[in-house]
Amino acid sequence: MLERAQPSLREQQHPLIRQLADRIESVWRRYLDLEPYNLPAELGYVEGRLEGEKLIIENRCYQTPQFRKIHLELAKVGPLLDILHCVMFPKPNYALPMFGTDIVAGKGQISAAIADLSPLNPDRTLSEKYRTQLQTLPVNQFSCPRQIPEWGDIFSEFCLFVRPDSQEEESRFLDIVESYVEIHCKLAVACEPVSASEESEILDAQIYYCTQQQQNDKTRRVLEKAFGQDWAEHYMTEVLFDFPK
Ligand code: BLA
Repeated sequence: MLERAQPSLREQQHPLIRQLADRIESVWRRYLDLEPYNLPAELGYVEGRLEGEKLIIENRCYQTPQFRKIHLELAKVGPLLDILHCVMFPKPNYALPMFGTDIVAGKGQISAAIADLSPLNPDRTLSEKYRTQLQTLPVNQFSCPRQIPEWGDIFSEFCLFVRPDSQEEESRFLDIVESYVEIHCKLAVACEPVSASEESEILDAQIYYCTQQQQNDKTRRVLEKAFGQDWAEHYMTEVLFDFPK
């Protein structure tokens, strides 16, 4: 078990981001056997400049018996933009979906709040165990649903993508995402490894997932403007969405 981390960037971030970061980590601590995961050198904490504002990125990264990498990233661009990014990458020998969430807050207002458990099996559907539990959650009770971009064919029917327009909707989003993580952790720790042939299919699906996520030009633009094109490419392909080795 890891020690509770030091206070950090999250104290200065939009309350929804702070609360989601706290809740996700507390579910992880409750259910998972977290070990540290070392990111490529020098990328735990980084600072750049975007349009004169300082961009600060803070990463926390773990691994467990079922997950090769569990990544929680908080980013802040001056007083303008707060970002939470989180992905749980299963080891390819476990038939588990990919959990991912992203919150983008500009000038105190959330513009995008997205979360999904994305299937990685060949027919790209979640197993019955996941579906029965996810079906009970109120994912349709948001007044401003947003359109999934073209590269988002990786997401499941349970993908939640909204602009929350009230405190109530923000706290509904928080509860749903916490449930996604909790359902996922409980099913993951009970999961048995698969055969070698199934593993190779899962590996292909993970590579496809990462390839699609790397097409997100909105993420890339923020990183390019602060750190330059090469750095952004390296960060997107080696830190945010690296392929399993
Ligand atoms: C959107 N991501 C965005 C946006 C920005 C970022 C600025 C646009 C917000 C908006 O349209 O209102 C920026 N996100 C970042 C940055 C990082 C980040 C800089 O994570 C990291 C440093 N993105 C993910 C994951 C998912 C995801 C895990 O990282 C989903 C599981 C989704 N982000 C996602 C989607 C959009 C988005 C679908 C909307 C893209 C669009 O509308 O074109």
